[in-house]
Amino acid sequence: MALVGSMGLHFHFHKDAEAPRFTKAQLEKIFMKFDTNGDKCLSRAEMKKAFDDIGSHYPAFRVWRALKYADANGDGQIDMQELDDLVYYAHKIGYKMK
Ligand SMILES: [Ca+2]
Ligand SMILES: [Ca+2]
Repeated sequence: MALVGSMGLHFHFHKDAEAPRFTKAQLEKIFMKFDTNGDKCLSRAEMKKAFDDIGSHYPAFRVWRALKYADANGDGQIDMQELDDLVYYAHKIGYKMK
């Protein structure tokens, strides 16, 4: 599992067709890892880093879409109640492991 050291780096030695997708459990773990201030909420900045880490080419755009999808109370952050929807959204896109 190559989650460490992937910030800003893209490795191209994998074959897309064979790369396994992240599971929901893995995505949930990754998102929580990026709650860097530990307040059990994911801010835009934290989400952006998470999407960058899982291989999004447009993390800022993805955060905007993810908030539209999962931010039920509209405060611009994803809390623990909203995390399931965020994970569902990210899983639907089908990011592959690097
Ligand atoms: Ca946070
Ligand atoms: Ca929210």
